[in-house]
Amino acid sequence: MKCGPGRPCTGGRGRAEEGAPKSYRRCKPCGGKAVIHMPQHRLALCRACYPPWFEKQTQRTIERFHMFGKTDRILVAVSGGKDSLGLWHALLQLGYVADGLYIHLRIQGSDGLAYSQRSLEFARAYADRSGRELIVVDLQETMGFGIPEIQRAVHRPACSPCGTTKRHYMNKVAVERGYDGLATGHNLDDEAATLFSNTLRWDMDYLARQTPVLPAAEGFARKVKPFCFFSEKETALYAVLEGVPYIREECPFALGATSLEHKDVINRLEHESPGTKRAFLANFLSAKDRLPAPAPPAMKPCRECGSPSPVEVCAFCRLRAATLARGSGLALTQVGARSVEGQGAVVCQVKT
Ligand code: Q46
Ligand code: ZN
Repeated sequence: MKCGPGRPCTGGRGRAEEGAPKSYRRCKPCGGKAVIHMPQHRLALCRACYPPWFEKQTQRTIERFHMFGKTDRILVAVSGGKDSLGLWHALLQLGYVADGLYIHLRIQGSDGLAYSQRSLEFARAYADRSGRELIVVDLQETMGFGIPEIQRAVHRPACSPCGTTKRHYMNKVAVERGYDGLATGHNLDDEAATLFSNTLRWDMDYLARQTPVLPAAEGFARKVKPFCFFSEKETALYAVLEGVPYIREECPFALGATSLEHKDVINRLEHESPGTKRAFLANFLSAKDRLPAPAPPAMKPCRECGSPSPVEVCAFCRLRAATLARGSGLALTQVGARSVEGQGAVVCQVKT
């Protein structure tokens, strides 16, 4: 629509679409009523056109970063949330061979009821629907305690020991069961917040390891993040439109996490200038490609569990020992916050 008498100037077609009420937007491919408008892509899509577009973008990311192929067996770390269950679903829709892994953290919800148990039920429901295997690692059964006990023992925000514990079991299961890749549901908001946090601290070690693909190494599974360019809103809409039920409540330990503050800052920038978030991550990744890859730290098998570790006893085993010591009244061991596979020290980075 051109501006003219009685028609306010909108400054061009694009601006008119952005400013118009949602009901005025039309799906670009078919002209139907759009359910999402993505100004960073200059694209609006209806409920029928969105899922195929989303899956095509997922496939593009998989190919662009050479994540895995159709004959590979992929293990998807699932938490019961929109990102991980949406990822599992998208991979199956695309024809990949993918099973799920749920780590039962034994976290209680803010209502005092079993948050982790409720999350597990969503993961189980999807496994039943898809007919794929769901591997469950229950911390209570394997270690004798869950994340709340570990957190009380080490006196640190829960996300730090939780991250170490999840990384340990995700890697262990993927390696022991011979999967070709371990996929996590990290989305653009997670990745941008991590990058922001690592950049604020100029943490070169973590920056060097922030990538959509971490190649396999001795004792380490290949790790991939096929959703790293989708926003939270985009992954949630995909799950909803595809009829994949997911847990809506947040982990109670996520409240007040620094990552949420960082996400808020980045979302304000995104609101002012659509595309900022994606450009922040994409430009970082291409700049990193031009730098020489850092030498990986020297690893040896952990004395306790045999997992690769840069020190004699790995971070996970130190956590476990500290929790056991607390339970038996012994002095606590100092537990390091960093892990060689971590991507940030402060926030919920080990999304499942
Ligand atoms: S589960 Fe664990 Fe997250 Fe909960 S305690 Fe933190 S790291 S917020 S993805
Ligand atoms: Zn160990």
